[in-house]
Amino acid sequence: MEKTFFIIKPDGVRRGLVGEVLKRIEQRGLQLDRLELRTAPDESLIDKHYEVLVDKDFYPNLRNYMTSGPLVVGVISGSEAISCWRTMMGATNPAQAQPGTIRGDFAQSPEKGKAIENIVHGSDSPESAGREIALWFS
Ligand code: RTP
Repeated sequence: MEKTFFIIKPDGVRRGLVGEVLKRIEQRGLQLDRLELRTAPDESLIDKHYEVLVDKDFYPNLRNYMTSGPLVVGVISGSEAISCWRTMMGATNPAQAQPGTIRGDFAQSPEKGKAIENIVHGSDSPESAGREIALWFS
């Protein structure tokens, strides 16, 4: 069994997609190990979460987006849970996300200069999953 960390980002909560996302996780047979609704996170937590992106041009927009409202954080486990969940999320840019994925079914690409709001996050490796679970559930 592999564990991964996920976020339903502020746009997902704001748009009433929490139930839809959790339904897909359960339907797929992944196990929900932890689940919490959190108030809008501090900038410092988002800086640590996205530490590899803080120097990117788009980072200020990303930080504003991720601190813009409540979010849901959780841990899921299952066989190849990391790649399974990332496949369910779809491509980072919603315009390239396949229909049937969460981003492909519910997100739109932003106007130029705006943050890519794409509803969900998932760890991209076992190392990231371990780091992110420790960061958000310490
Ligand atoms: P995530 O970390 O949220 O699961 O998304 P990801 O792996 O698909 O994408 P990543 O490259 O790690 O980027 C993290 C989040 O930053 C925003 N982003 N904006 N060019 C841009 O404006 C841009 N690129 C990335 C997205 O919200 C992305 O999910």
